[in-house]
Amino acid sequence: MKNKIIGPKINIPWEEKPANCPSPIWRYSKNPIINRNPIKGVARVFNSAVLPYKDGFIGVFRGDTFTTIPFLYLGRSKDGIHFEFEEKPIEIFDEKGNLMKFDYCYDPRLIEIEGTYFVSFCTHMHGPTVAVIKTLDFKKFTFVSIPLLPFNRNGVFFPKRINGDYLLLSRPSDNGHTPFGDIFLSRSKDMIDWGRHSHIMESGWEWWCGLKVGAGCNPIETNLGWLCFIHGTTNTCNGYVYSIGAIILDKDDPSKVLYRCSPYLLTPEMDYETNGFVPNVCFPTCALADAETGRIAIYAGAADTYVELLFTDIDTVLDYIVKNAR
Ligand code: BMA
Repeated sequence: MKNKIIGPKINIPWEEKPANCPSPIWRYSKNPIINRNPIKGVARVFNSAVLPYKDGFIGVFRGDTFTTIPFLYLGRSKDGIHFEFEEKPIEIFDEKGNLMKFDYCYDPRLIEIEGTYFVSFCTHMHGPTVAVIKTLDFKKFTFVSIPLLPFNRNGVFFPKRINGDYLLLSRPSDNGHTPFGDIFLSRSKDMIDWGRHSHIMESGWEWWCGLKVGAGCNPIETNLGWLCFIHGTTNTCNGYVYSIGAIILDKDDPSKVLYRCSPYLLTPEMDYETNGFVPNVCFPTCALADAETGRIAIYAGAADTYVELLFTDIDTVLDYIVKNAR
């Protein structure tokens, strides 16, 4: 391994790269890992996030119910591949212990920072925006804040504070199927008051991300900087197509983009990516990186219908990004 993941050794799912795979990311041979109707009353689970927890894995999942309204569900797994779900959506309490009501909750990201697990997701406050909840034990979830004004989506936390700040990437939007999207960075000392926003990159440096770019997975700290898997969207006569791309941000000042990978890393090609509730969507939302082996497992939503598992390793992906940077 010539490159380095800066982080702990963790247990992650893994499969070797198949021969003749043309891309720097490869698909798990038994994808999708979560199929239709996985929970009673939930038609589709996708765009979700997983972490190693105790002797297995835990995840917060987007479940689109039979009303089509999405809520968050908890899932547990021994291997990070086969999940068992709780049937009731996650309940969220305010600081006084009152149960809160959310119109909808979707696209959760999950991170552990200094022993607390934070979940960011999109919910309704006069339109879609990002909300944050926290838990210590995955039994009780407490509301933390609504960091950003509507309309906004895809709030993605860095896994540690930098210069004392919690950092959140986001993609300001409209209140519909937004035909634009850039990535911004916001800062907070306490997870409650957010500000000092920076615009870090715009869409359109290539056609595959001509319409929008948005943060995808939790950034991974590497010897070159913060490796971020993002989504990029292009418009076609048949609707939007979501591919997976990558950027590397400066280690100490992540508002600086050091490398933007010119080609996408993965685009919808398999049936479970090209057919479903929303065809042609690969939407990365979580990356698990093992510092010891350099292996990376990526969880992505596929066609707004399934969860797929993807793999890469630190040398393959960093070499590809640097070689193809623009
Ligand atoms: C985005 C988000 C995602 C969704 C994607 C494709 O804007 O709303 O939840 O997966 O569109 O439909």
